Parts: sequence; C-alpha cells; structure tokens
Amino acid sequence: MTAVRSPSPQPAASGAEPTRVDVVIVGGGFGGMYAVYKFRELGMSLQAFEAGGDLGGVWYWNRYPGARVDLPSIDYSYSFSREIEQEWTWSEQFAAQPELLRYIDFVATRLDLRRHYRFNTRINQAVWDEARQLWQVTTESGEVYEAPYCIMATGPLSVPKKPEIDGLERFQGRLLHAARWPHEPVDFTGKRVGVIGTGSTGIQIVQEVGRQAGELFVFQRTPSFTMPMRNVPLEPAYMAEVKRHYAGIREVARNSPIGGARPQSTRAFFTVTPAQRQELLEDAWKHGGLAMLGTFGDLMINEEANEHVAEFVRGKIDDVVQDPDTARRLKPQGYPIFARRPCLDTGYYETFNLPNVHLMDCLTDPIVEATEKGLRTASGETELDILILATGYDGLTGALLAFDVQGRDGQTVQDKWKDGPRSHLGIMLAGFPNLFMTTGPNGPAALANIIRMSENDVDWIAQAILHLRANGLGSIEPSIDTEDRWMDLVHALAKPSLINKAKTWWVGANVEGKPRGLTQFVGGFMKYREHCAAAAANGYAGHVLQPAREQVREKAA
Ligand code: NA7
Repeated sequence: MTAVRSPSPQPAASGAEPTRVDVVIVGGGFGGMYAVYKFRELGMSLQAFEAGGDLGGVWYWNRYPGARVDLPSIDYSYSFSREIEQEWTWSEQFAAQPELLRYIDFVATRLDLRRHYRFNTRINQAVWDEARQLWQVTTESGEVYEAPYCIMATGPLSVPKKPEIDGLERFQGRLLHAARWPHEPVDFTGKRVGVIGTGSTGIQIVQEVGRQAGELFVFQRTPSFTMPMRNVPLEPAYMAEVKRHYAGIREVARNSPIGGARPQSTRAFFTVTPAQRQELLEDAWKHGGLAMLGTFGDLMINEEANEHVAEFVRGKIDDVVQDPDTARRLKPQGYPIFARRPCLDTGYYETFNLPNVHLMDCLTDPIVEATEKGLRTASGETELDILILATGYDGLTGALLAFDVQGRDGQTVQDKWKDGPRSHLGIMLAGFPNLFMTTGPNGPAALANIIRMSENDVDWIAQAILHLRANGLGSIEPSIDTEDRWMDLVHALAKPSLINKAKTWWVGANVEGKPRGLTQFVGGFMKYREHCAAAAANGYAGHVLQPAREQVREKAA
C-alpha cells in the first residue's frame, strides 16, 4: 500500500484565480475517504471538502449515547486494503460510534487522507462548463475550484430533517438533535428528558438514556419493529480466524443482497408447517441481528406471510413489557414488518418496564408545540430539561438538493428531480457530464451495506474516468434512454415490494412536499454490481462520450 504523493493544491482566495485539480470530492464519510485514496493512487490531483470538522460522515456527527452500527463490524469495514483488514481489530460484533470513529481515524492516518481535505468547508455550488469540460465548484466562502470530474460522496443520511414542531426556539431547556450531537458528554442524571422519534436512532437513545435520566418521556408517533441485536465482544481467537478468511468473507458480502453476511433463505413462508415456521422464527430471534429478515424468501412480497412474522414480533413485545397498555402502544400496526428499516436493540422494550420511563403515544395524543418549559401535546404540557430530536433525515436526495448543481445548459438537479430522483445506477445523471454520486438515490444505498456500495461506486467511477483519459475523451454521461431504462427497472422492481406500504424516509414520506415513491434499487447488491459492470462494458455503450477539447487534453498530458 504505497501512497502516490501528489501535491495538495492551495485554495484560491476569494476573487483569485480558481484552483485547478483533476478531481473534486465532496464528503468525508466512507465514500469520500475511499475516493480520495483511490484517485490519489491513480496519480490524479484532487481536492476534497467536508462540512464537518473531521472525517467520519454520519459517525462524526452522530455522537448520541448508544449510537451503534446495525451491521456486523466485520462487514461494515473497508475491503480494498488487505493491510487495513489485517492491522485493525474490531472489539464488538456491532461496533459503537466511538470505535467506528477510531477505525475511521486509523484508516485516515494510515493512508494519510486528511491532507487532501478542507474541513469545516461547505460547497455551495457546482456548475458545468461545457466549453472547457470541467466543473466549477464554489465553497461557501467564495473560493473556486475547477476540475473535470466532480464526485458527490455526500451520503444518503447527511441532512437532518427539519422538525415540523412549532415553538422549538421558545424551549428554554437544552435542545439536542441526534445528528448534530455535542462533542462533550451530556449528563442526564436526575434530568427530565424528552425524546421525539422512535426510528433506529430514537430506539438507540431511549435504551441508553432511560437508564440514566431522572425521567424519560418517549414521544412515539409510529412504533418501529425492533429485534434483539445480541451484540457480543469479538474474542481475539475469533478475530484471528476472521483475518485469515477475509477474502472469503468479502466474496460472500459482494454476492449477497445486502452486501454482508446474514442468514438468508429462498424458502416461501407457506411451504412449511406452522410449527416449523414458529421454530424458524424463534431460532432467528435467538440468533439476533437481521436474521429474522432472512428466515423466508417472500417476506417483502407476500403480505400475509409478512403479517405472520409481524405478529410473532408483537408477541415478543407482550412477553417483555409488563404494562399491557404500554405493550399495546409499542406494537407496530398498519404497515408490514421490514417496510421500515428494521431496528436492532439491546433491551429497548425492557426499558419501558423502568418506573422512570414513560411512553407518550403521539398517535392518540399528538404533539401540538414546544413551549418554554417542554412539549405540549393535545392532553397537556410535559416539562423537560432536555429535549432530544431523533426525527431523522431528508434522506437519499437531501444532500445533493442542498447544493446549487447546474449541468449542461444550466439545468439544475432541483429541476431534474422535481418529481423524484432520476439517475443511472444512482451514480450518474443524464445532462450532468462527469458528475458522479456515490451511494446515490437510485441504487440500493438504504438497503445494503454502505461501505460495500461506496467501494463499488468509487471503483466504477474510477474505471470510467480512466476510460475517458485513455481514449482522449472529455466527458461521460448516461444517455437519456439509458437513464430511463434504469429508472424503469428500478420502478418495476419496487412495484411489488411491501416497502411501498410504509411511510418512511425510504419512500420520501417523512419530509413534507417531497415526491413520494420507492426509488431505491431493490434487486439486491449483487445484482446491482452486475448492472454496474454491464454499464461499463462495450466502451460504455449507453453513455454519451464527448471527445476531449484541446486544452483539456493538454492538461491531461
Ligand atoms: P427515522 O427512521 O426517519 O425515524 C424518525 C422518527 O422520528 C420516526 O419515529 C418519526 O415518526 C419521528 N418523527 C419525525 N418527525 C416527527 C414529528 N414531527 N413528531 C413526532 N415524531 C416525529 O430516522 P432515524 O434517525 O431513527 O433513522 C434513520 C436511519 O439511520 C435508519 O433508517 C437507519 O438506516 C440508520 P414517523 O415515523 O414519521 O411517524
């Protein structure tokens, strides 16, 4: 693993000449970090930007108590470097946020990635200059960078959703957003704490803060299905074994629907007897993690089968939660299990047996407004010292739509996506030459291991750019026809999926005014990889490739 040392460009001061590089990379999460490494190894000059103060993306921001990855750490880690795989040792099956940040720091330090970044720097605008075949990228403070290639590694979960709760500015206690958590520890001892939101984030917070706070009020609108994580420490002998077999583990991950190993079956639910089903579900429950999702092959298309599994989980809530009324309110109803992101917990339902933890059912008693002292619901005011918003993200499209991105003829992404996101593979957009996304909104980003996807996408982008440079080409973009065909496939696969039956960020239902619909590729990560490979075959047939204009060729020479 040798780093090719290319000089880091100095920023052009406002009003000064633009700084010219080969590649601009926006984002310092897993996708951006790998892109920086990859393009540096290819000998290209680059400049990367990150709005946060350091690398880590969502793991930099989400420092709330209990933050933890819900895929096994061994899968949720880079595979591109054998050295990193061998040198890094995970301590838990599902790593907590501090360990993930340590891993990110280890990778960044080992590969000397930080010197390519400008931190605390937001990009405002990216404009394609057709005559010069390059992107002009402008920072918030007006510095301009120019590059033939621009990579938006901005992630599917980087823009916190604005809560639609009136009066939050009036609240005199401490207001915290899970996705903008302070770097110093927050002391909940003896405090009256409110949490709004019971998705993956809210569940992780509740199970942790419920054991610390004086009183915890959980404002739940839609209950989620959550299953036991059954996290365990990874013993040295086990990790040694993993390190010996990483190549095989990666192979399994790359050829699996979610980009990671988990039990899975093609067996249809009603092909086995009720007793066998019960046994399989019990086994999966005991196994923990996402095993339940893999018990049967038809859970996301057969509503009746899905309902049986949902009822099994509801039964588990009854087994744990002592107060029957609380148990009833915690039970998700009216949408299929796994149609919202399945959550993994460690004692979440048990938390509601603690005398200081109160479930506030916003379905029957909706939040009206925040007040100086706390939160007012239809039935009255709850006084709080700390209010935590675990209200989610403007997912998948929010990050790119936050920029002013202008493609050919001044077309904006806002205009292109006014009826919902459209792209080819979630990587490229017709009309936006040489603009690349990693883990974009029409790939499997929300449904698969984001690190496997980031590696796949960055490798695809690198291959495309190398193809341009090797063939005297100045730009690449999918043809409208290619983009249309990809979107037709995405929609056709999504149509029978039960995911459409829940109101979630996966279908854009959590943000007011956002176009609704499942725009994710639900065909599985392994199939997605096949489509990516096919798109690159035959000299990128299906793409519009423009010859390089003179000055671009000179620069590349
Ligand atoms: P999610 O899964 O979008 O959950 C957000 C939660 O916040 C959800 O329970 C929402 O209820 C609730 N919410 C949002 N706005 C409100 C208002 N105004 N009032 C009451 N409740 C509200 O976000 P997470 O951060 O938990 O998880 C995001 C992803 O991170 C997750 O899918 C994993 O991939 C990791 P609602 O469902 O809208 O009724």
